[in-house]
Amino acid sequence: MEEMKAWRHAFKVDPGRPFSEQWLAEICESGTDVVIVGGTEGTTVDNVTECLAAVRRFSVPCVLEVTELEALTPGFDAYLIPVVLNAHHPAFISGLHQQALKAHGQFLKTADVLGEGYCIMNRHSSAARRTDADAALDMDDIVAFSRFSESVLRMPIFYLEYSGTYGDIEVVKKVSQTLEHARLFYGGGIQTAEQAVDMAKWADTVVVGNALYENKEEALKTVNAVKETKRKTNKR
Ligand code: 1GP
Repeated sequence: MEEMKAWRHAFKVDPGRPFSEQWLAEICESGTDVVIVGGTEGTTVDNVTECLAAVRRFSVPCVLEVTELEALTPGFDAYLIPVVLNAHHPAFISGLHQQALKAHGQFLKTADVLGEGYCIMNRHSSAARRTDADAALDMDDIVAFSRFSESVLRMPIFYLEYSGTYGDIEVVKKVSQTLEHARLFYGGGIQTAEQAVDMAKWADTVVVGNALYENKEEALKTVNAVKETKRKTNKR
């Protein structure tokens, strides 16, 4: 999945939330590099399949972030597998992944699979509650997680997940300067093009989710804003 290295901007569509065809068309035709289908609550095989079929009417790549074993559906361009590094609930570190391989090993063998070292930063998010994440992390904790993800687990992606809240630019900058090979994904609280640009200076890929539902016009503006922003680190 070499294409992943060229993703600067991603929209994350929650299969658990209703959508209209017109809304989805604007997202798919926005120029974003990829549509990620993924959500924490209410993800089912039916709504994942519905999302996939709807996005497939457009040429934009579509990947599934696997958060529910039952919703693992063939047909996506790639599968993002989050390993929640700061989860206290062990199933989100390795349990569900082992069960996924047990149940769908043959299919995943031939699919494009990308591991995400996931660090959940917003303790009030549903992802934090579900995984029982320890989000009380200082800068050194976060940097150590990024190094563990990249150097020990060899994850191709390190994901700073601020879901629902805008993150700390100093953290994003420091992690960006720490990672040597892994791509840095930033997601959380982006509502405006300006916020997206600030994160795009340090993150390789900027993910916009909630704004699509709350302020779609502003969300759409983040696409060009991110793609026109040069990263300040270029070693990856
Ligand atoms: C969520 O990182 C994404 O998984 C995006 O976050 O929904 O807050 O934009 P928001």
